[in-house]
Amino acid sequence: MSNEIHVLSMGQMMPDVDAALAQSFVVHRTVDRPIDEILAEHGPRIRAIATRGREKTDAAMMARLPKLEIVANFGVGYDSIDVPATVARDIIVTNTPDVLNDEVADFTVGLLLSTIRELPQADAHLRAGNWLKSPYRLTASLRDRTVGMIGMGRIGRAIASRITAFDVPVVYYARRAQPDVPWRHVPNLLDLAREVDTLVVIVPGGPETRHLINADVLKALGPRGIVINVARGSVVDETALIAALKDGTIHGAGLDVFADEPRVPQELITLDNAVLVPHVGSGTHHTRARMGQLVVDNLRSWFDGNGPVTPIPESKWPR
Ligand code: 8YV
Repeated sequence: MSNEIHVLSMGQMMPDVDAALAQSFVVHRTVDRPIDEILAEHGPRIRAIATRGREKTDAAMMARLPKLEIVANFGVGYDSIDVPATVARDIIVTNTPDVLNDEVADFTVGLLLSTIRELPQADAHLRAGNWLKSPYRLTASLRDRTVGMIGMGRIGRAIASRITAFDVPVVYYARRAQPDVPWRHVPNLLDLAREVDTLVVIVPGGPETRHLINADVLKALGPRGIVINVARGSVVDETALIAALKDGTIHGAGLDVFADEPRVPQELITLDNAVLVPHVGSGTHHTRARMGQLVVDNLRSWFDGNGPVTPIPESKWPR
């Protein structure tokens, strides 16, 4: 393989990924140098992007890369990439599906139980010395709940299987019914919200799902309602969620994702009925290593002439 293939690396990649990319490519990292400078000097030579997925890969930026062939995203969600712009130019986009399904599903169950049983709040109670004064308050329970999955893709299925193993009924909302899953499809989101008391949000981000969970859905969910969001911050109307948590429209929320990461509204931070974690769903050594390897494998395979390993459906491969 030529060592003269120029790659733009966007965002803080893991050191192992950086090292592996540097073995095969000439890598220009936005953590070393402002992106504008890189594009001005190397834009015409850059043939690939490896992105952490936190900064936007938009049409204007890609227009400065006339030789761009492939964008390899670290993460399964690729809402930071302007996909129509890549399709228009036959640029392949790859993501990291499947290698994180079980990790994110395990994590989601943990976040669900932490939220319902208030584990961080109970931990804080003990550490503050308050146990000496009073036992921790009784909490809500998973025992009397019905979970409504918002989304039934690969990660959604892994989450639903785990919740089913807890003997908790699961139904789901998705645009289309999935014929091969054992859970009941509810085609209308408001109907689902009325039927259940717990929502687990695991749909792709982007314009189609923006603010899917809005004030009406939260109202329909009701005062026992718990919202768990492990998808994208954009899927939930954060302002409506804060209002609903404040005024008791719903009971609580567990959030791994936020509208404007890494900034989290102070109003949310001060709420005692929300469990907040900094987008760590897939964040283990085990799983991030697999995701990183898939980024490297996609780029190597492409430039070896063997096509992408995990192209997104929109990229239509083989052509
Ligand atoms: C990653 C994720 O933390 O895969 C995704 O879509 O949200 C997470 O697994 C994220 O992509 C890393 O930037």
